[in-house]
This record gives sequence, C-alpha cells and structure tokens, in this order.
Amino acid sequence: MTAQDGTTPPVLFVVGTAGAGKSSLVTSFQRWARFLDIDVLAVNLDPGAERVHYDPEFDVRDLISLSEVMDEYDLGPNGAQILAADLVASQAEEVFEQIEGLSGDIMIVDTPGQVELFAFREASSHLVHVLGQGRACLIFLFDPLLSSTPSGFVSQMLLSSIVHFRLGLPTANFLSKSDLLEPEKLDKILEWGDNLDVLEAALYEESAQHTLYEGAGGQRAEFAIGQLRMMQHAAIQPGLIPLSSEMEEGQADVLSFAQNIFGGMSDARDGFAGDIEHEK
Ligand SMILES: Nc1nc2c(ncn2[C@@H]2O[C@H](COP(=O)(O)OP(=O)(O)O)[C@@H](O)[C@H]2O)c(=O)[nH]1
Ligand SMILES: [Mg+2]
Repeated sequence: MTAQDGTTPPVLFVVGTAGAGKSSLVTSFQRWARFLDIDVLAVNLDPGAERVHYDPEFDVRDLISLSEVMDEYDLGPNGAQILAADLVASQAEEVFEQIEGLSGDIMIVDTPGQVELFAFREASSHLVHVLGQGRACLIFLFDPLLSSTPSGFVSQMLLSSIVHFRLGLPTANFLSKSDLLEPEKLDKILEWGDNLDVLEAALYEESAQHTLYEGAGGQRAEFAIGQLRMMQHAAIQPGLIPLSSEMEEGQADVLSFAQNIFGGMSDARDGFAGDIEHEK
C-alpha cells in the first residue's frame, strides 16, 4: 500500500522531554503499523542517538556524527548536541532530497533527546517546514512521572503549548509510558487533561502543601491556570491520550490524529477500522 497521489505522506514529528519515549514510539508505531499493512516511513533526526530499534528510511547519523562534531570542534557532549542540531538543520534541503519521493502512507520522525534542541533552535523550524511540506503535525509526549503531580502536569501542558506555538503545527498530547502508572493515577491524570477545574483544585492543594513563601504558591497556581484557560479558550489543547509503546496501546490514536487532520489513505482507513475493531 502506497500513497496514491505521489505527494509526500503526512509527517508526524514526535517531540517531548529527554527520555519521554520518543524513539520507543517510533519503534512501536512502525511495528504496529506493519501488522496492519500500513507503510510507515521512520526518520531519525537525533544525531545523538546511540542506537535505534526501528528501520529508518533516513538516519541523520549518516550525515552527522556526534563524536566527529566533538572532535572537530573540540566540544563536550552538550555543546556538540547543539551544534549538531544546527548542522542538521542547515542541511535541511539535503535531508529533504533523501526522503522526498519515498512512497509510504505516513512518515514518523524521531527528534533529538532534548526538546529544546529541536524546538528552540532557529534552524530547526526551517527543518520542520522543509520536511513537513505543509502536511505535518506534532505528537507531544508527556513524561508519566512528571505528569503525576499537578505542577509537573501543568508544566508539560505549558511546554507543549510553547512548542506548538513555536513550530505552528497541529499538536496532540499523549501520556507516554502509561503502563507505568497505577490505574487510579492514570485516571486522575487523564481527568486533569479533560477538566481544568479539577486540575485547578489539585494545583491549589499542592501549592498549599509545598510553598516556601506564604502566598507565592497560590499566585503561581493562578498564573498557570490562567494560561491554561486561555489555551482552552483558543481550543489549542485537545486533552491527553494515553500511550504505551511497551504494551502497544494508543498507536491507533496517533494514526487517527494524523488522519483527522490530513485525511487521505482512504482505502487504508477502511482496513484500519476493520482491524482495530477486531482487536477490541
Ligand atoms: N514501561 C515503559 N517504558 C518505556 C515506554 N516507552 C519508552 N520506555 C522506556 O523509557 C526510556 C526512554 O525511552 P526513549 O524512547 O529512548 O526516550 P526518548 O529520549 O524520548 O527517545 C527507555 O528506557 C525505554 O525503554 C513505555 O511505553 N513503557
Ligand atoms: Mg530518543
């Protein structure tokens, strides 16, 4: 099964804080899709990746090696990561040449470990627009442990909205590694994603317990909730969807998100619907 019209397939950029599960999602998504006969093109844009467990159509490490950057520019690992991200982005056209014309149903892109290397380097937004060709979206992964506290959860909502604002692409928030959370905790976090009032109450309760300065915690909570309300008002954040690469859960939701935006793959979609129904 291939894209029928010869245009580049929709592109999913997987983003999130270091260790959030980006590379694992690319692996599990590709594996899941293969089973359904959906052709997923995986791309690695992380020059610092030690190894990847998916089949990349394009691997940025073929262009840029982190150890070479360290040697050549006499940099430590952190400096080299930053320079490597910029070097990759400066070769956006070369990268695009290698992946354009590849036929597949959907492309999923693994991004550097640290989200700021991807989202907050000027050169990277260029890369996103060259590779995305106007048919791209973001899968933002929430870290499950950070999501376990109201303030950690809110911080990730804010980070996700900043990345969304920065790159200007449709964004869906997924709760990564949901298998690591107790069912009650998982429900609680999903409720925070659905209901700002519940989140607000939890945040006030938490800041009352943890604040060092009298009153400062309340102000902090008020600020954060105010931001989230504005986002909700602007319909920026469509809630939170549980995902587990380990248990292979949520991959269909990742695909549906892209399909809802970009449509296409009509014959494939009939196939998915049947298969997904079957799984239940
Ligand atoms: N239990 C569990 N662990 C996961 C899952 N996804 C990733 N991990 C683990 O989390 C760690 C970081 O994952 P990785 O995909 O490398 O994160 P990245 O830095 O965002 O690319 C690894 O040890 C993975 O095995 C998941 O769905 N469930
Ligand atoms: Mg990774």
